[in-house]
Amino acid sequence: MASPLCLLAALEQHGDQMQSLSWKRDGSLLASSCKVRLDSATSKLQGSSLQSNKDSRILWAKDDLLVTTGFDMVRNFEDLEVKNPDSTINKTVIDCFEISSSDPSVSQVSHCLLDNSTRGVAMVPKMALDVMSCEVMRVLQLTDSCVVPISYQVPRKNSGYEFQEDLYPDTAGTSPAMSAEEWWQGGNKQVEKVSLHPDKRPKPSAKQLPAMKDKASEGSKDGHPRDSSTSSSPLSTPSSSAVPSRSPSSTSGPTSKFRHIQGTVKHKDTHITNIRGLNLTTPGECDGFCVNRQRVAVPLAISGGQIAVFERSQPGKLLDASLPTIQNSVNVADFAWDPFDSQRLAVAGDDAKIRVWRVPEGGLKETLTEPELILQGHTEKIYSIKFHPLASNLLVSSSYDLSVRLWNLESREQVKLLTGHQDQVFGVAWSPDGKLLATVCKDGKVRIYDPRRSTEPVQEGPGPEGHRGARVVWVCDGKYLLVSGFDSRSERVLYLYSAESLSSGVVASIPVNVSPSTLIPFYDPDTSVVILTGKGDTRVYIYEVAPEEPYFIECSSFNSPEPHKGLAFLPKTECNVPDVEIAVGLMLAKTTIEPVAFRVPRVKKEFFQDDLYPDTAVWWESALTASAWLSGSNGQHKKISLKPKDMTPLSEAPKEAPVRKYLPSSVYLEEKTDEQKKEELLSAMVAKLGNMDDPLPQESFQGVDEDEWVSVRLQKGRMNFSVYKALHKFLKWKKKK
Ligand SMILES: *C1O[C@H](CO)[C@@H](O)[C@H](O)[C@H]1NC(C)=O
Ligand SMILES: *[C@@H]1O[C@H](CO)[C@@H](O)[C@H](O)[C@H]1NC(C)=O
Ligand SMILES: *[C@@H]1O[C@H](CO)[C@@H](O)[C@H](O)[C@H]1NC(C)=O
Ligand SMILES: *[C@@H]1O[C@H](CO)[C@@H](O)[C@H](O)[C@H]1NC(C)=O
Repeated sequence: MASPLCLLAALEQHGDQMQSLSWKRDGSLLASSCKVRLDSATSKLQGSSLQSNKDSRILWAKDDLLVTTGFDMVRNFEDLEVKNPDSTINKTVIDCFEISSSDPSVSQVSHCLLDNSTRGVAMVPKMALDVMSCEVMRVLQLTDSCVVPISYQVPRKNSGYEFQEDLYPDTAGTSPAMSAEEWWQGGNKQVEKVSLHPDKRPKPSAKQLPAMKDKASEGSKDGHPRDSSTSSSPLSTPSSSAVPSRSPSSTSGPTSKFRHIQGTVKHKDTHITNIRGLNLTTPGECDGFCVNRQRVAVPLAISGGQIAVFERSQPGKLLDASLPTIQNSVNVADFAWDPFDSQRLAVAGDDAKIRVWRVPEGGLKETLTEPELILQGHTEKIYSIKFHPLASNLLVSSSYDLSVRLWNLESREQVKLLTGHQDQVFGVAWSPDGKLLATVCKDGKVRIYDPRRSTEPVQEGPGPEGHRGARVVWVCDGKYLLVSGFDSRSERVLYLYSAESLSSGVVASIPVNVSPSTLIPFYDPDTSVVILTGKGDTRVYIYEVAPEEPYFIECSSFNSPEPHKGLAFLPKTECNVPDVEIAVGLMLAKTTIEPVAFRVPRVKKEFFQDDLYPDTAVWWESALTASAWLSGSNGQHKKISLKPKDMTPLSEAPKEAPVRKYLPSSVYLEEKTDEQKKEELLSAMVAKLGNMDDPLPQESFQGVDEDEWVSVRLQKGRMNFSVYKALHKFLKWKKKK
């Protein structure tokens, strides 16, 4: 029988608009935050007012602490002052803090940049967490168009095997402790706590399970452990995914030499600026721009499919005057530099023709209107074109007519016509030995062709389910195909397929994030590092790809200051080896082209890091001709060492030299280098340590272990003197050792 609603109490009027309410966990108190001051209703405790009358939130934390967020300042009852943990909605940052109650303090443990504006956030109940993957928290971010799960996992070596008791104290269950009436009568019962141990808790009913989990368990080989090493703090980089990780088969967590890889935009002097009229809406199959050692080609948004060509040797601000262009006469669908001829640009047009252009030595002086040659055969628009990696004058193209064709540029004719695609061809890639051609298609299939043997695929297997687009690249010496695509929920996912048995399906996969553009992969065979980003993204993802479990090892990512329109890579010889650059790309922004170097932090940089630089393939010289290849020959690139003459390999470094060590991570504060942060921290510490007789020498920081470094960083915001003193002692001790 329904009883009429009755008001139990009206709490004392707030002086101004109330902005948030929070129950204390034991149910005894209610805290509110108000436009002008902070109240606790029952005890009428009144905290100091927030510094501004903008929006605020209040929350009970631990047992007797209140955390508030607002603008300018955050305080709790202990009058703890902490910098504002920017809780502004509509920003693309999610910060995670740990609150300690013994010495009430708030320390930042992660800082996560998100792609889109936040409209709201909510916490997933503890019971729904994937405890075996050490997931300690999952936040759902509401954006304008979707809900993005953000999972926080604590990296543990034996993650996936053992329930980590220390991370999961018993937590409040879901059965009410008493009725409203009982509570009003003064009842003080507590909700019964439950264990989160998978064996000890009642199995949640199907509808309580997060939908995505079901999905993951049915996807049989969904192995994508989070790399514990990417984290520099107790909590790992939040991954924009709630799909639980599967554990690696080895008990020790995988680590990558590249986990702290740093992307850095090179000096302004190397930029090309004031580029105007770029066509930023190139088709999904096109990388947006293409580069070689000498020059860069970018499509312009001028009618007639015009392409601008910029010389890398002439960086700086472009003149406002109009520049000479390549007039392709029809819209550009895709384009590619001939890898063996830096003056030759192949352009696939909307009119089903491929035009091959020759840029004069030294660059375009006047507008080109006559191509060197035109290839005709496709009956519909072309999706993409790719030069053969070993044979000169050999080009492959895929088209809306569902055919894939091979062209001999020497004889100017079509030499093969490959069939078997049922829908749009998203991407094509030559195997590193140049024998095979892989394709990924909207019909949900991944295929491998041996074009000299058969016009039909020699292998076929299931590919990504999502229909938004995909790219394919051969990795691990041709052992696997890495496909970057979308799953059925439109999440960006990397898939690995065995090139020997496509039909057996996905070997491993790793979800990346939710974003509309296809991740375009660049793979460096020397390091097995794959660098991915999408057109219009700011974040550049980096993984090491291993030929066995865990297959994908996530490394730190790079964020460009503004969304970029493309990232294309240069030959390995463009890497500054003493700076330990393993890849150099050019990033296309709205009006600029800026080189970005990817560096591996190393301490003993005076040595040649031979473990990172195996001899590299001279892929910019052809190994055979198209006709030789077509008649059955195969070739191989010659290899060269990247070691500068005056450097000694690290492996031959004198024994007494300190062992190389990785510099601490800079995963979260992307904008500053580790050196800068160390510098800042050091000066802050020295200032704080003030008149102590022995200020910390800079060298003491060389070789500080990552964990120690982290503990320093966690305290940074708080300037906790006793911690610094302890650290100081430690460093002195370490120095003596
Ligand atoms: C917040 O989002 C709105 C709507 O998308 C946008 O107009 C505004 O510029 C954004 N504000 C900030 C500070 O990003
Ligand atoms: C992010 O924002 C872009 C541009 O506003 C939009 O197209 C895209 O769908 C959004 N993605 C998500 C995940 O909300
Ligand atoms: C940019 O290129 C695309 C693809 O070729 C074409 O459809 C579009 O019309 C071009 N945009 C402009 C403004 O020329
Ligand atoms: C500094 O932190 C340590 C460890 O958390 C704590 O024991 C100590 O009381 C703190 N000191 C101050 C001055 O906050």
